[in-house]
Amino acid sequence: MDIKIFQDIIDNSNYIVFFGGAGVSTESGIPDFRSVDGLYSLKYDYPPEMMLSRTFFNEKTEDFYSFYKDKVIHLDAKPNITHNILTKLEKKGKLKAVVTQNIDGLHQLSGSEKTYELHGSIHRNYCVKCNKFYDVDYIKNSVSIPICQCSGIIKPDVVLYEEGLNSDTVQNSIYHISKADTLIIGGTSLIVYPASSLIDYFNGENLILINKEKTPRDSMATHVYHENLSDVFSELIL
Ligand code: CNA
Repeated sequence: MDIKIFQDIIDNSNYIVFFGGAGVSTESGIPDFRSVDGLYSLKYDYPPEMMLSRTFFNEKTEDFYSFYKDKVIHLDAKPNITHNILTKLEKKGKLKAVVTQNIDGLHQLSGSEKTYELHGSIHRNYCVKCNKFYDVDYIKNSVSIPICQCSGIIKPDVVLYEEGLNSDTVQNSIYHISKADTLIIGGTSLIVYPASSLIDYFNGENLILINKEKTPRDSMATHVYHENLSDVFSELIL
């Protein structure tokens, strides 16, 4: 692995944006979707895409929550070196935004302040009837379906299949990606639409792609590392 290319690009960049996915958090112990040990390899009665859809939430709420609490919420997970190096780059003023498809809140837990969560967060939950806020502990500790004081069902502020992305989050992400001189893409298969299409707004000089497996967008990168994110980020000298 030739880390010098990455190091030089980081040293000479002033507007870095990181665009990431579930692979950023696998080294914190949270399975992704598409790796061999990812959620898509589990044997459930329904495929995960279906269980994480709005229709499933509406029609089989109890099954939705049983899967969601067991497999999606990981409250013991801690930020790993990738989250922490990105936070360090932000504090140095080089990194201007993290655009993430993750819903685990680990970038914020690591101290990153400019994180745009395209798919929402497990940490925010709202009653569908009165909109009252509930934290993730309330969801995790609820027996079966979490219910509000007003008797409404509580829904995670997570973008389920069939739901649209928050337009402010998309606009902010596009703003930063289109201004970036360097875009680092990491830990994402880049096949979940429309989130992955946001990288097309990048107009800068250097696109570094770090992913264990090949992605359909490898050819657009200035440099590709088919490595673990931690192996690449741990080599950086900041
Ligand atoms: P994905 O489709 O599962 O792809 C993950 C990619 O990361 C794969 O190509 C892996 O090869 C790669 N990868 C895994 N671990 C590493 C590593 N340590 N270093 C480098 N590469 C690695 O996930 P995407 O994010 O592309 O798909 C978007 C979905 C996944 C979004 O809707 C997320 O909400 C959803 N998701 C999020 C989480 C989370 O919040 N941590 C976990 C699981 C799924």
